[in-house]
Amino acid sequence: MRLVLVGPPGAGKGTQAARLADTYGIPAISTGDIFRANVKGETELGREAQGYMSRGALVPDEVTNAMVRDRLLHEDVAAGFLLDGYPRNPDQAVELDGMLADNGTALNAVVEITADSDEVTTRLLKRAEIEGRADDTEDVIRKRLAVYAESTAPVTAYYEGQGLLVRVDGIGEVDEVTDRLVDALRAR
Ligand code: B4P
Repeated sequence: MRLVLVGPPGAGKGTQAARLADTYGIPAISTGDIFRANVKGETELGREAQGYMSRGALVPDEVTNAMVRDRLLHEDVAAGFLLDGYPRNPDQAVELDGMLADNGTALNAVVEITADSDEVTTRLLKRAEIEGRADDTEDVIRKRLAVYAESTAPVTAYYEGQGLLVRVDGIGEVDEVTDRLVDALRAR
């Protein structure tokens, strides 16, 4: 099972990625989590990514693509993987196709979790109270939503053209959304 999860910030990608990874016994690979771990560890990659993340911009493609290319060479992805938050623009999607072709594989499905701007803003502001993430402030959330609409939304059209896209409603209880995702993937 080789999957990609896309959706606006706050749609529930990270939340659902952990559950799907469990269900299918594959690793969930979140570019956001890898960047945050590097920021916390004060690595060179972390220092490079930090400024972009804290203002809600995408980290430059050459940095992100190299990081994912390296991650997809690890042994644990042999039986499959779930990419959460990558690709985030059409150039990254083309790059991913190339990486997979080099490894002699391809994606099985791309799942888009949908949720409207009001709902995701409410969720992220709530998370800010709990986790205090630097990019969960109202201004930065607005910027992240704008980046999503401009750069990431076209990624879904790219995969729709390849016949890989599955759309799932992300509004509702977390368990309910997980059930919808598993049903939608089973139906494919
Ligand atoms: P991410 O870490 O991917 O952050 P995100 O889009 O906000 O999603 P996240 O997974 O954290 O939140 P979720 O929707 O699960 O990216 C952060 C930054 O990293 C980017 O802005 C960018 O700078 C950089 N980056 C990452 N990938 C990149 C790439 N490919 N290229 C360039 N830059 C990249 O959950 C949000 C909240 O909603 C949680 O609190 C959760 O508890 C809650 N929630 C989830 N499901 C819910 C439900 N059904 N009901 C109610 N609440 C729910």
